[in-house]
This record gives sequence, C-alpha cells and structure tokens, in this order.
Amino acid sequence: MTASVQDSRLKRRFELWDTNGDGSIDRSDYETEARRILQGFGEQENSPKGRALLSAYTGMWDTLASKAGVNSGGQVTLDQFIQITDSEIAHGGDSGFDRNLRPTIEAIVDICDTDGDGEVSPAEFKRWMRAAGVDERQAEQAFSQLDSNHNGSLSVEELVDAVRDYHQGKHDISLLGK
Ligand SMILES: [Ca+2]
Ligand SMILES: [Ca+2]
Ligand SMILES: [Ca+2]
Repeated sequence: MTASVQDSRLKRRFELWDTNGDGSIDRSDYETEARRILQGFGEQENSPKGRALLSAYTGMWDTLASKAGVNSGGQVTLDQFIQITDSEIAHGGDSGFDRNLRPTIEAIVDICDTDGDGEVSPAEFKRWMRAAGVDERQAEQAFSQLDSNHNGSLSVEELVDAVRDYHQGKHDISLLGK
C-alpha cells in the first residue's frame, strides 16, 4: 500500500461528502450522502431500514467530529479528515476504522439483502453497486476478489475489509460511491 493512494482516495471521499462544496464537511453532508444511497435503493428514509442507514451515517459523523474536537454541529476540514482517517485505518480492527464503518455496512446489507440470508449475493451486490453509482461490470469482476472465503456471497466482515482495502489502494471498487 502507498500512503499517496490512501490520501488521494480520502481526498476524493472528502470531496464527495462535501456536497455543498464549501471545503469542509459537516453533519448535513453525511445526511445528504445517506439519503442519496437510500434514493439509489428506492428505500424510504423514514422506514426502519432507512432510519438505520441515516443513523449509521450520522454516527460516523459524530465519531469523526469528536476526534476532530468539534461538536456535532461543527465542521471538519480536509486536513483533519485525512489525518483522523489515516490513523483509524492504521489502527484497523475493533479500535478504529472497522468499528466506525461496521454499522453503515450492516445497514446497507440489511437494505440490499433481499433473500434475508444476512449476506450479499452477486445479484444483491449488483443492486448495491447500481445504487452507489459504481460501474457494474467492474463490480462483477471484483466480486470474487472481495469474497475472501469463496462461499459465493459477501459477509459484513468481507465488506468492511473491502472498504478498508479500497482506501489502502488494494483494489479499485469504491463500495460507498465514487
Ligand atoms: Ca460542506
Ligand atoms: Ca442475501
Ligand atoms: Ca464470502
């Protein structure tokens, strides 16, 4: 992994989140992102699954804000975002990035897991990629790479790993939009 790929992907992530383009991110940017994903899935934001996704996103925001030393209504700059997320990725496991991300991945899996087996099949994954605006063909090709235990479906663990690996430059599938 190279730090420069990681930082350029985090910069891209930050720019995606900064939906009003004012150079900093705040709680409303995270809410907008969650709504965009819900719209992609055709899921109502006031349904139980919709509310779970919104609350997972605002939970990620609250964690970031508290690490940046601002309150929930404050703003986080690009430098702060990269510094905090780099350090979370470095810690990995249950102490950082993974723990922060897991509720969001669980909420998305809940929405796209239409057969209810708790994992994401190739067809369900395709729907996710469509909702996130990711190239479907590229996603199909990546499926087996992300399916690290080769059981034909993606678990929450595998998907959390996949998002972290993306940020570390190990593959090019941005599961949360690009
Ligand atoms: Ca902003
Ligand atoms: Ca499933
Ligand atoms: Ca699997």
